Amino acid sequence: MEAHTPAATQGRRSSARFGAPSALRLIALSTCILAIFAGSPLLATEKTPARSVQDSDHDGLSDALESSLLARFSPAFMISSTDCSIMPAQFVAEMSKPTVRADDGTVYGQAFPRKDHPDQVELHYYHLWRSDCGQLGHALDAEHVAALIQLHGDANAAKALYWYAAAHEDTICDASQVAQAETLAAEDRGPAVWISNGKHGSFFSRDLCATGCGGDRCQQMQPLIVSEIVNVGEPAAPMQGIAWLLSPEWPLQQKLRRSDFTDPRLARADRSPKTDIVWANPSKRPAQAAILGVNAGLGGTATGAEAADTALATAQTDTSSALGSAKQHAAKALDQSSSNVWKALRRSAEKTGGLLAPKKTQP
Ligand SMILES: [Ca+2]
Repeated sequence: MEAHTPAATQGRRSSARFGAPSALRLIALSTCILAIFAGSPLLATEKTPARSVQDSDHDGLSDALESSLLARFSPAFMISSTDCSIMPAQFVAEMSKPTVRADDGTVYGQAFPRKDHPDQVELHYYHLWRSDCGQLGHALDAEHVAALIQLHGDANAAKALYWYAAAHEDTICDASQVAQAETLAAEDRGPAVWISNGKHGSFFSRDLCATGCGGDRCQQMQPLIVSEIVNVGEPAAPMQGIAWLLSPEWPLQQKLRRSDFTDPRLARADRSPKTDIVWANPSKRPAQAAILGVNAGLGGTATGAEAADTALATAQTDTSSALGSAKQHAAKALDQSSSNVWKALRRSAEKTGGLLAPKKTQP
């Protein structure tokens, strides 16, 4: 009997070794049978949208995809260390009137499908400030940068096609720019963006900042450390419980509702050499030139009509030799005349009933 004990023990061990998998197989088989005979409740569960495909703002893009794209293409913002509004602010979500919680480097993001282009997504990065404390300043300041993204299946394969930097939108001083992503070396990541001191216009180069509208300065610049990118959702479906999204206190609503990548604008960017950053609204430039009294300077390249459509010819770095002495001269001329520029613009605004000031969205 004792001779059998090891074998018996071995048998028990074997039984213990193989018992668990056998039990699992049995459970799996039972589960399958139950699923078949119970009207496939497991399949019904699989059809229910999972947490990973949640679409809180109902625009057809999952929260996860929006979040991934916003993180991947976040621009490298440069801000002035002497900005009197310090840095982009975080606003109290529950307050319908925009109320600063902290000047802490929060960036607010938005992602939505491009109309009639289901494989493309537009990203907006809003840098929202306590105040515009430059010339003709005012409380609250809503500025942004945008990207047009081509999806290639998922966020990791996505590529930026174009970038847009807003500067004094909807004013006679509009100096917004558009560029092919390749021009900015920003197909797989966000570009460098210079934010002017106090006015908070966004520019794709430091030199462009100086040609904004006479009041823009990009001096004593330092990288913005972004504390968080907060997805605001869509105007009809704000996320994070944000109550100030449609506030009439600032012109944010119109920036949320419109595309920055119109077909004519993209066509102009496509026609330009790949080294060029172009004005988004070149029709505004002659009016600015008239006010500034420096026809040559506004083109950025100081070559007259040829430059009317081009903000700046650039290369991969901001210190490229493409930035000729002519442009530096133009920027210097604007710099010297800037104080008078804003006085002239103030008079213009008074005469024309707010030609300069951004129009507030009506509630
Ligand atoms: Ca969205």
